[in-house]
Amino acid sequence: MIQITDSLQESVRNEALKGLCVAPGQQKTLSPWLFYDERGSRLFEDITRLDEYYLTRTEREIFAVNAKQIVASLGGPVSFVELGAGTSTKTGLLLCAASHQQNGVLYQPIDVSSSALEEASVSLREKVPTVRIRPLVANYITDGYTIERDLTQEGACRVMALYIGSSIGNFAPHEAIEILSNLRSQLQPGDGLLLGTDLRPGFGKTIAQLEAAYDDAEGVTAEFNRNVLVRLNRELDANFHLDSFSHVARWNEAASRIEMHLESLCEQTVHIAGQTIRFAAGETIHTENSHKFSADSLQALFQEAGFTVSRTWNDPRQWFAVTLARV
Ligand code: AVI
Repeated sequence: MIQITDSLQESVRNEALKGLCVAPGQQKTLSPWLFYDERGSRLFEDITRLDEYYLTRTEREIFAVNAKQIVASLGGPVSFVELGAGTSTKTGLLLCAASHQQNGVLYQPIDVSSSALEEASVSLREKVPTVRIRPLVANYITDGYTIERDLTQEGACRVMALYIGSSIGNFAPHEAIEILSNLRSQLQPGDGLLLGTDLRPGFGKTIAQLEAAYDDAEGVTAEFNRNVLVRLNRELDANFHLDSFSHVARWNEAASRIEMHLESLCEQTVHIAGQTIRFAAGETIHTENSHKFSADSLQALFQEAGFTVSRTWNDPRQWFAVTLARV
């Protein structure tokens, strides 16, 4: 049974008005969690299968090769909680490995999209029959959440918190520290955090490849980006004209991130939740940052959030990192 938290609708309204009702000349923004309504979650799943978007298959390959070792690395039975779980496709590899090493597995996926959680529950029960799933529909940034512990295992059962898929990259450094610190406050000695992060250009990964990963030839990412406007039109009775906004993805070296924007193609006015928003031609709504990390920046992030790096697994090209940090 899926638990629904607090008013998602109210959060969408607050977030949209906060980001769009700004002084002339100031950067308009929309928070990336707004992408993930039912259609947005589906489009993101489509992105993960694109040739250009190497992140998902690279992380999956790391899990496929190392799942047994990752799951065993806390030294005993584990339960899992996952922030921003989506449809949990990669997590199945870890749950499956754990189910072979212990008696049943508790898995608590947390996500804003109830449809993604439902899909995940159905497919995971098929793949890992002994899994006990406790889905929680929540925005793990704005809503509180409580980590469930598995009291059914013989001996101490550690929590392995999963924050994978490079989701941490979608937050500003200070927000990333806060998310990890909040998570850490619920973990106990012996528990761990498994963090999946995309790495900076280098080791054969070029800026052009990075930009293509966020601006694919088929236009799926463009559709995903514009979907935030579709959502605001539907949920807040806004009147964004979709053809009047184009998708932009660009590398920002100073901030070590890919930025996504929606660029207004003309001077225009949009009505949303009783407010009027004016756009100049060429003005953008900044919709997403996707930070890319180095070993040093990762180390600093963990340290500031109160974790100690225990072990890192990479793909052979060293484009992506899966890091286990201990409390
Ligand atoms: C969910 N997140 C890690 C994705 C990323 O790569 O930043 C979202 C995304 N945006 C465009 N393509 C994928």
